[in-house]
Amino acid sequence: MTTYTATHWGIYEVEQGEQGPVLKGHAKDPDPSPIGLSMVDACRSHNRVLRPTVRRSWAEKGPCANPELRASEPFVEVGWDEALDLAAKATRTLIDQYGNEAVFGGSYGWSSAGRFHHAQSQVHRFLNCLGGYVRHSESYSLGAAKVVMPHIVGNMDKLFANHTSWNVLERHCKLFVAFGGSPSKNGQVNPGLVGEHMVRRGLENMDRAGTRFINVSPECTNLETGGDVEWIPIRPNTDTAMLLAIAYTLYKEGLHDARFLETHSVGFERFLPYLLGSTDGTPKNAEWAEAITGVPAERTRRLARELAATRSVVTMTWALQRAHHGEQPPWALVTVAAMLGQIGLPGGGFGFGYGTANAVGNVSPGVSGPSFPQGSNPVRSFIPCARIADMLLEPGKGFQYNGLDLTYPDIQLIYWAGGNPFHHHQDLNRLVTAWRKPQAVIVNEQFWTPAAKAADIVFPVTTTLEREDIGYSAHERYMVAMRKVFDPVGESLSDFDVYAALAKRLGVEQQFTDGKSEAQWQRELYEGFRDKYPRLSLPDYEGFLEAGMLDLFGGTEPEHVMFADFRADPVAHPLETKSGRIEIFCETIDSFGYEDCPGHPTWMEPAEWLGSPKAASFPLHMISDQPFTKLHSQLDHSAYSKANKIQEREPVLISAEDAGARGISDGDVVRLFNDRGSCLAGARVSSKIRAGVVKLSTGAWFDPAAWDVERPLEKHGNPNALTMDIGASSLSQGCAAQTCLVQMERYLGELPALTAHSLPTFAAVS
Ligand SMILES: Nc1nc2c(c(=O)[nH]1)N[C@H]1C(S)=C(S)[C@@H](COP(=O)(O)OP(=O)(O)OC[C@H]3O[C@@H](n4cnc5c(=O)[nH]c(N)nc54)[C@H](O)[C@@H]3O)O[C@H]1N2
Ligand SMILES: Nc1nc2c(c(=O)[nH]1)N[C@H]1C(S)=C(S)[C@@H](COP(=O)(O)OP(=O)(O)OC[C@H]3O[C@@H](n4cnc5c(=O)[nH]c(N)nc54)[C@H](O)[C@@H]3O)O[C@H]1N2
Ligand SMILES: [Mo]
Repeated sequence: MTTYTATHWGIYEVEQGEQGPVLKGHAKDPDPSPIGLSMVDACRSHNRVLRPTVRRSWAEKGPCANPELRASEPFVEVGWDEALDLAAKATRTLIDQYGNEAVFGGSYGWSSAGRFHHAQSQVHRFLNCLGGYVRHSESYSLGAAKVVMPHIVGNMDKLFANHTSWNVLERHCKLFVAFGGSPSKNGQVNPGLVGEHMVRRGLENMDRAGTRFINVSPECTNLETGGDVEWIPIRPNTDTAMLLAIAYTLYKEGLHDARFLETHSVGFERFLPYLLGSTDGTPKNAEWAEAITGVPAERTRRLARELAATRSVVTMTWALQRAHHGEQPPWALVTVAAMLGQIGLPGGGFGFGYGTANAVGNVSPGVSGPSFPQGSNPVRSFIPCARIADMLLEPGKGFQYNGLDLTYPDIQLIYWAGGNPFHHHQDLNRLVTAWRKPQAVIVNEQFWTPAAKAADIVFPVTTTLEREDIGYSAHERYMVAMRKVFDPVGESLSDFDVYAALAKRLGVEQQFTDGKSEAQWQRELYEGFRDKYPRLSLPDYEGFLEAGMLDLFGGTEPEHVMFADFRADPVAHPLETKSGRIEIFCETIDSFGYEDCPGHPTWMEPAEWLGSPKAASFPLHMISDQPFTKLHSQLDHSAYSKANKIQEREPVLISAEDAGARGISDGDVVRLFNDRGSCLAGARVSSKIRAGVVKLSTGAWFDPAAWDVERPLEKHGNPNALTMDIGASSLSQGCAAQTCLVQMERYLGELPALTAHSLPTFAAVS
């Protein structure tokens, strides 16, 4: 009998070898991800949190002592009872004194695969049993798009699940124009699990079938088809200008589908005056765009003609909306696709996220999987997730969001489980200051991550490999019985056990556990799912455990065309927008009156870009994309991730031209800096990146030279030491990580020792 485990980067078969357990990609996966292969070692590495740990001031003086010393004093390892008592006391005291509006439980992050042990569901249920918490909306992934897309084309989660499948693209798409590529390195993952890795295979099959590929991107490592790809190097954050120029050309040359616009969209006539320049005196033609994008006008014009001449898909990665004015690129994309009139045709229309995750282009079984019930949250306050530092620093301040006037709550207790804010947030030096404002920070972690090092109490929790669970993703065909691979490391417990113990101390144990053990919960979750979908003819729980992996499509090969129904009959199958159609001009957004997000796609200069005055001091635009050797910061300490580093630092991609001008050679340690911070990285000189752009992927654990000085040197290559902490706009307040200028120099000082993966300092209580 084969046993399995499921991770965000794939399903793995588990073999018990002579040297211990070994993971390998499961038999039906054509392109398993190497990320998981070093997981067994990584999960047993030296930097696990082994015992409950408390910051020294708490151990010596009691809960809530000296928040200003957070992350800059030693820890004390204590027994479970002592740590749980301290955490329960802090929680009770702070809720009694300040109410549940003072508890931040948003706890953003990817945590691990598995429906029962899903870390956020667990912490949310626990906090709901205590009267609720301040939550967050959207994600770092899709801050701008999750807010703008429902207004203009429909719910982003549904869009995500409904993309035209790779097998249809292969047969019908003649031209695939990708803004930001379609990176198979990102297709390695999916929230929940990956069944069969499709992105590389999908692109290669299209290439073999004769699809032509064009990549509009500041770098070209992100579209690997096995064949020819034309690369149009564009300045970062300027794609909206290029798309507007494509729209302009289509209109001026009569290449747009006026009929489709009339039947399937609203507001084109209100967008047109802006496009043609009658409202602002600037026609958005290809010459205008060239001065912004750096793409020759002639190439942009020809691209418009090429798109109109054949069955084409114009697609975009999500990175483009993780930027200042991030609402505009996807809005401009949908507008161009509506003008081309191919939406709903097989192999035509738009894509938003091919390559972003395995889900996009993979047919979804259309069932909602088992989930651990979170209960209900009576607290109304929330923040768009990337506004965490603003909230902590400016309680009581008003801000705008999607037509609402909101106020930041005054947070006194943070409980974080399953995310790494000192990975995911922008301008981490600012977050360090913000993090010292609340009175208590409790973290459940597996490893000594920077977020654990910046906590008051760290509860050690198990990894996927140490527990049983149900593996499922809304976008995948397989459901997996995840089996325990080895015993819990150190004194770690599951998140569930930690909350059950805390709940007992706080008088809500029965509400939290519902009187059930982990095993009982898992059986119930599975049985509930099986009973909800009799059409799937699923086995009983024992049968599921025995099978190990279930195929929800029963071996058939599904295919899908996005918006085919809407195209065929927009009245019978309207979109979920207010008008039921594509909103090129959106009355709702217009009615909010936001200067930084008007009623139709608009080019607005980002706060930092290669055309801004700031580029005189900081002449390089830094892209911080997703790492190919890990998932965000997860497994940064694995052998596979470390093998990709240069002198232990994260690699930064730089053009030969920019490296040469700075005396930088491949393999040198470099310092990147701007007025927000500085970090070290290892130079990788490449012909695959446009001059003026550098790429430092995320994921290197934040490793400041000191936590208690202002804006210290970050030693490891975490781009968020440099990024800007602003919202995309008043509409979404989304993460704007890709808007960032830097300078770079060869690092000539003595190389500081890396401490990212080291243990914190431990002390005995005096
Ligand atoms: N500059 C820049 N910054 C970015 C981005 C970017 O493009 N550029 N991208 C953003 C995006 S899209 C995202 S999604 C975020 C990702 O940010 P996160 O999702 O916060 O990053 P992860 O590294 O996945 O953090 C997950 C953490 O949960 C812990 N964990 C895993 N399983 C469990 C569990 O079962 N229980 C508990 N208690 N803990 C667990 C892991 O050890 C890890 O520390 O980063 C964002 N940040
Ligand atoms: N291996 C791996 N895969 C992952 C993740 C991971 O951490 N590791 N994270 C997952 C998560 S949470 C998410 S949200 C997705 C994110 O998926 P995306 O947001 O699509 O991913 P990125 O890698 O940030 O960026 C994709 C490409 O956009 C390009 N790009 C950046 N800025 C611009 C621009 O201004 N214009 C143009 N034209 N191109 C630009 C970059 O060169 C990059 O190759 O990835 C998922 N997949
Ligand atoms: Mo993400």
